[in-house]
Amino acid sequence: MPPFFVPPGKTDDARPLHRLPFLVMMGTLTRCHPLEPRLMIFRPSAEDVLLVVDVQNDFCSGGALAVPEGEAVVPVVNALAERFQTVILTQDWHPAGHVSFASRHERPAFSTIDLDYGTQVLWPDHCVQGTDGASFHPALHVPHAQAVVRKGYHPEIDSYSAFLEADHTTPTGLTGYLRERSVRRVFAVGLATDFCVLWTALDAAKAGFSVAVIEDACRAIDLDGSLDRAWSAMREAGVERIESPSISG
Ligand code: VGL
Ligand code: ZN
Repeated sequence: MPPFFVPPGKTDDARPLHRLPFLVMMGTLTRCHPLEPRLMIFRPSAEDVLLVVDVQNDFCSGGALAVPEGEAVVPVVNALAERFQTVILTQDWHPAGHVSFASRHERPAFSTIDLDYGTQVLWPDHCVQGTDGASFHPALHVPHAQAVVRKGYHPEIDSYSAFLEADHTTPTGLTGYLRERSVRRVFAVGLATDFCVLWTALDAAKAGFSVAVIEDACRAIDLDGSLDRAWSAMREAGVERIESPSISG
C-alpha cells in the first residue's frame, strides 16, 4: 500500500493517484460541522439506509399503545427522509389474539410472562393487521420509501426487531434485502426508542452494519428504566447516538 502522505521536501505531483483515497473519503464519509467541530456530519450515500421504525397510529397520541409525544417524530422523520436515497419503513403487524397481547393471557397490560423464547412484556392490543391503529401516521410523508417490512405477524412470536423475531432465530428478510442492495450503514429512527428501535439497532449491528440512532427522531415508552438501559446496551454494541442536524442534505 503506497503512503497517502508525501514525506517532507518531496512533491506528490508525480503520484497524484495517491491522493485519491483521501479525496474519496472526504466526499462520502464524514466531516465536521463548521460551527461545532466535534459534531460529526454524515452525508447519506447509496450505501446508507434510513430505517423508519413503527411510526403508526397506535404508537401516537390517542392510539392503543401511545408512546409519549410519539407523533413528534413525524416532522423530524419527514425532513430526514429527504436526505436519504434509501428509506425503509417498518410496521408492527399483529394478528388478533397475538401472544404479546395482555388480553390473550388475561393478565394486566405492562406485566411480563415467560414464554419459550424468553420474557415477554404484555401490551394492550395494538397494531392489529388492517386496522387504523396499524396504519402509518397520516402526516408521515415518505413517498420515496422503497420497502415496508412488516413484523410480529406470527401469532406465537413477537418481533420488536426489524431483522429477527423475538425467538432470536426467525429472520424477517431485511438483512438479505439490505445486503443485496449494498447497504453498509443503518440510521434508525421512530418508535419506540427502548423497544423496537433498540432491538432493531442491536440486530443491525450484530448483522455487521454500522448503526446510528437519531435520538430526536425517536420517542420512548420508558418502562421501569428501560430507556436508560436501552442507551447503555446500544453504546456497548457500538451503536452511535446522534441528532438529526448531524445528517447533511
Ligand atoms: C413496540 C411494544 C410492542 C414498538 C411494538 O414499536 O416499540 N413496542 N410492540
Ligand atoms: Zn407490537
